[in-house]
Amino acid sequence: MSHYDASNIEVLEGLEAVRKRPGMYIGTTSLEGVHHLVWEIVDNGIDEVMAGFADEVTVEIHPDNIVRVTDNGRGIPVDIQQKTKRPAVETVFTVLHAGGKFSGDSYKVSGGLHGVGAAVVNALSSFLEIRIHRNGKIYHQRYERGVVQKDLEVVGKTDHTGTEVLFRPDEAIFHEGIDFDYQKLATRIQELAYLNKNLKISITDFRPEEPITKIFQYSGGIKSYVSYLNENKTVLYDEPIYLMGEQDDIEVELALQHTDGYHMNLVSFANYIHTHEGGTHDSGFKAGLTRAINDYARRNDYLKEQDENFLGEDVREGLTAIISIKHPDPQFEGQTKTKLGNSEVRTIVDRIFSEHFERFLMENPSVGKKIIDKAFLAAKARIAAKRAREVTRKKSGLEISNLPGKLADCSSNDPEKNELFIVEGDSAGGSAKQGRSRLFQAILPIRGKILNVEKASIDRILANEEIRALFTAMGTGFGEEFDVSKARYHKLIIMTDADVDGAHIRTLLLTLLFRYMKPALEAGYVYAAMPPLYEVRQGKSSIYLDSDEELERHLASLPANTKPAIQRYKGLGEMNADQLWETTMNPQTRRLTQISIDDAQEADRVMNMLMGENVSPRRDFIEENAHYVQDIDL
Ligand code: TTJ
Repeated sequence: MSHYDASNIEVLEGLEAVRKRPGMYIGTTSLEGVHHLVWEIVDNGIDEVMAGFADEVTVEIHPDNIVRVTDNGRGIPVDIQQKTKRPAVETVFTVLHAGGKFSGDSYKVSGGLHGVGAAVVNALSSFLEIRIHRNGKIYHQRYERGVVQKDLEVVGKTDHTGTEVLFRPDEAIFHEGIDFDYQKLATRIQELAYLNKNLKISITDFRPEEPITKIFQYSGGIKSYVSYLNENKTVLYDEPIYLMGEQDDIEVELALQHTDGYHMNLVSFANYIHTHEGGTHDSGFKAGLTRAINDYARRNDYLKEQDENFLGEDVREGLTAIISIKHPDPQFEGQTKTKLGNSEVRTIVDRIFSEHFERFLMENPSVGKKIIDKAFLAAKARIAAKRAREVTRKKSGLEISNLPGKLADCSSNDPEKNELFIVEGDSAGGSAKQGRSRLFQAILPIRGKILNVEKASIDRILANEEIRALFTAMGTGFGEEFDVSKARYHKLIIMTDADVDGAHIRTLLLTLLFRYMKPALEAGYVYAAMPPLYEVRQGKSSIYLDSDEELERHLASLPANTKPAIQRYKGLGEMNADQLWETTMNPQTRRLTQISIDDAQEADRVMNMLMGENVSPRRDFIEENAHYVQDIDL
């Protein structure tokens, strides 16, 4: 390359800056950051769909964790730019912050959270290749660690247009490795499909012998999303209510449906970003809902003059709702930058929602009656529960002074450093207690199946010994008194076996956390430990492997005459204290996955399905997961 001019030097300096401080650009160099790279690329393809020039995006994971993303849009322009004298597409992939320039007027999918652009992904990839289908030609370029390997060249002819990006995250950057989590990618891709009714998006994992593919396309958009979340619940009326509106360039879309359950499930998005911490769109919706239902109940004489208004919690009981707003300049606030802060959004959502909803109730009085009946039930239960609480308030027994006997606490008093391991089974609990670092690691063994909180009343939940032990150990209190800032550990690590029972217990625990410890999930305090499946020992050194494939690969790589000792761990209980420390607990060598609120939400959905009255989705699920669900104990 003969282009050692000023702009070239700037490009190289830019790449160097990204590789030097990757965290500044993608937030983290953990596994989270590895997945982040995919979203950076996928978001660009979706932007082309949103702009109306494409309708399909594909995502593929290939062996060796190479990712391929395509769209069928116009193809990134390849013409030589005046200023740089380089093809436009090369600039997109090599100059920082070039990302926004080619997105036209559509909302960036990535909004305020990331959107740092393709050049950052390129800089953090061991290699990246593009193929642009445009002008009847296929253009190709390859980069390594962001550095151009060859000028853009035509490599063939084509009869369509589109963009293809192939890349592999650089192991030298990502300290937890680069193993993509198929489920994590699929969950977000499905979410994106629900949020974009024009989008067809697929994900294929080519790493297993039998590739796995899922294609998502929901012409019903967020209305289909509500139906999906309510799939295994009893709904109070058949169709989710759907509405949309726009004011001052802010688009609002809402879908909702009541169930006979006791929880509210409000999922909100701003510019396709899941706003876990809520914000002004949530509060506008809640205010509008409470007011609209009270007005309707008064006007139709459901509430008499002497009756008190319904409270917000009454009209939200059993409600599943999704809000998706699009804002030209979203402000993200809060601890995890997932709280929408734009104050004008509150009144806009409130107004758009209540206008549509009031008209809907007028036109559908039978649905109105069902919603009011549910609110009456909720209000009655609320008043009864309050009375009951006043009686028991004196002693809930969850004070830290009553730390559970089974807890092996740590000696440090620094919640930020402290870790609580929830361990399944007494023998694993014993090894964990011996193997741990007593300074900052606490162990709470739990026995057998934990209570399924979906089907249990609050007093049964509070009477459950395992659950009490967990909340007492955490020190956060429970229910209305829950206070995440009191958490005694900032890592809550679920450590279960890698088998069916382990998965079941983890699901039950996640359901519990999703319902009753949500702020801890939101704060990023919840993790799953990842014990290995195999140990291969040769002399004094051991290597730990996670799958049959890895074992095969490793054994194949050994010299022919070696005879390593292979141990397959059936459960945590089989490891001695040293092994457990080395493989699963030692911060230097272990791997943890952070559990996101989406993971927990999915666990909750699965739980509802497995426990629900509806047999056919349960059968489907068990068949789909038959490779690991051999015998599930419902
Ligand atoms: C920009 O305006 C002129 C026509 O092409 C527009 C464009 O850049 N479209 C575009 C970008 N389509 N697809 C992309 C894209 C797709 C992926 C998968 C990744 C990246 C970085 C960009």
